[in-house]
Amino acid sequence: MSFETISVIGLGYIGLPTAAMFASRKKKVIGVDVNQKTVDTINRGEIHIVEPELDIIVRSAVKEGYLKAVTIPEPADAFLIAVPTPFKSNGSEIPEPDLGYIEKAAKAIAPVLKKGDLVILESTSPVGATEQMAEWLANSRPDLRFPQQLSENADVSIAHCPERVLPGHVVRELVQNDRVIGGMSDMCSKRAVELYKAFVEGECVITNARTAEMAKLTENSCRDVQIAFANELSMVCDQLEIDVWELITLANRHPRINILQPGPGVGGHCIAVDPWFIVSKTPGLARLIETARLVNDSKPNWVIKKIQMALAEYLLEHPDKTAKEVTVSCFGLAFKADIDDLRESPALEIARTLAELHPGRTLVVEPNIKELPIKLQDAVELVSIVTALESSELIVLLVDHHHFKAIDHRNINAKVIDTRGIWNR
Ligand code: SAJ
Repeated sequence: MSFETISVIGLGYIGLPTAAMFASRKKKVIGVDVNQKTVDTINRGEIHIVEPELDIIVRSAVKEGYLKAVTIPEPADAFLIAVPTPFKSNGSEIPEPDLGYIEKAAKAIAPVLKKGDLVILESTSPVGATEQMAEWLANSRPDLRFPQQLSENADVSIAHCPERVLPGHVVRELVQNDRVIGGMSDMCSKRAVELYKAFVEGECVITNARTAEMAKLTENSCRDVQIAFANELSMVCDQLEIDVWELITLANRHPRINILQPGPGVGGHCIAVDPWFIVSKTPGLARLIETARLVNDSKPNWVIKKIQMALAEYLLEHPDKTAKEVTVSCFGLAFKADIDDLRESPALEIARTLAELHPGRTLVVEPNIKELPIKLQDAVELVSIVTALESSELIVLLVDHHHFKAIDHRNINAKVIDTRGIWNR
């Protein structure tokens, strides 16, 4: 059975591009989101996120009638769930995944499911989440048979196919990357491959749902551990008065060494979150993964201490000034270069803490947003690059946006803390 109508639940950083890719292959796509503003924006042919090329694809998909957005699910042949899987804020030492959005999405599509449908969980999930989702669906629809009840001849197929695209390169990676397809049965996997082949040019590699869940968590944990190594090196080198970026460039000349880049910490909704999904499932076993998380999470505080030291140094050099008369600028709020995503951003955390601690003005330059997030609105001022360069005594470079790389740092008169090593080199 072919997939004529595809529904994507959750029109965020992954759901919207995925919906747009299917629509660009002339599939009828129904995007579902609980946020009415998001739905209205998409139905106008516009987008609510910054992602290169996505605006053009969405505009033409909506104009040609292949993509529409709604708030309540409608019948379709395949449903892709791409909703967030955040932490539970229960104050426990090891953060635990919150499957609440997946549960809501499953319960929302259950009434419109029919025999022959395919349900895919794309959200990054702890091991066992796909089976849990299948249970929620089965409980809501006792009239249908699910793969956990009847492995090969179920009425509804279910698979976990984790998204693995890099923000900023989503459109290209959605098409070119290989896909891990973790069906709850062979039939489920085959159906899922059939669906993704509509636009995926990479290989669709079949496994089971649990391995697919773990594969995604493993990839992001591996990267987190590697970034933690770079971040730890940067703190060690700072104490030893060694330029960490020069050091890494030298070490990377070794044919089997490839050290990543230090920064102000690790942000985003993936790498800063997913390793905890492994740690919380196997407490005491994932020690390296847990330590890497702690190292990366400690980096924003280390940057704050560097800022405080630079401020103290400035005041020593300028005894006529008080801290209140010193303006500090943070360059960048996003969690990484050339995107507008502020989720779990260490830059955001640093700017907020700085504004609390520093009695003078705190300015923020973030070329990818038009207004400050609520928690910063009364604390800092959003200004242009030129204003920040002209009015700051201290500049803290937090994100390596292309706009900042283009600045000739030799013309900066302020003191600089460059957490990304783009002006130091
Ligand atoms: N970072 C560094 N130094 C580096 C690389 C990254 O400090 O050398 C920081 C970034 O500034 C950012 C964070 O790490 O704060 C994460 O950025 P990232 O570019 O490593 O990854 P994400 O979160 O944008 O996307 C990751 C990707 N996973 C891997 O590369 C293994 C992507 O393929 C996943 O699809 C995505 O997570 C996801 O959705 O899970």
